Amino acid sequence: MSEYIPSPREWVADQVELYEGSGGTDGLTLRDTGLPVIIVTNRGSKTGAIRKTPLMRAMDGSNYILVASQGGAPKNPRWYANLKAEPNVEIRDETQTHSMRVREVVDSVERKRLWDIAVAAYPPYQEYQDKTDRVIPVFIAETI
Ligand code: F42
Repeated sequence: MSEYIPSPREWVADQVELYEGSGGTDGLTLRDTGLPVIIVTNRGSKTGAIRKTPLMRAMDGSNYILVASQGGAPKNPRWYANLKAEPNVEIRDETQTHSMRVREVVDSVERKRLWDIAVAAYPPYQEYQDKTDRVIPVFIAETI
């Protein structure tokens, strides 16, 4: 069993603790937006440690769309490299957990379709894309 390393960002680590500690009944939304959040559990690509990353919930059927926006920061979040290296993840959506495999969506037509769903679920993603030069990566998580 690998070590779990909490996020160094306190508000993120606190949300994970509340969400997971309550079995998915508390801490389910992003701050005061009221919009739903999922928790992605994955492995660090260098440390092999367990990482837990809250992301907005955007769904395509029963698949989850993961958007590596990091608030429109110039660089991809670290979890981007982690998911590229180890695509098998667990996704907690409230009280349910799912073993899933992620892939980065590189086909432009597929990416556009999923991007539009993600922006409908969480409109600030578009503002984040508009303020950064990088193309924000989009993953799709599919049931194994
Ligand atoms: N971030 C998003 O990008 N998209 C979202 O939709 C989103 C929603 C969201 C909702 C609620 C919430 O609480 C947070 C939310 N966030 C969202 C923020 C998200 O959870 C992450 O905190 C953010 O994207 C930054 O991700 P990060 O992986 O860069 O996290 C940093 C702060 C971090 O935790 N770094 C660690 C560290 O110690 O610096 C982890 C480092 C790491 O993963 N190391 C790897 C390892 O091997 O362990 C190596 C990585 C490598 O480079 O190979």
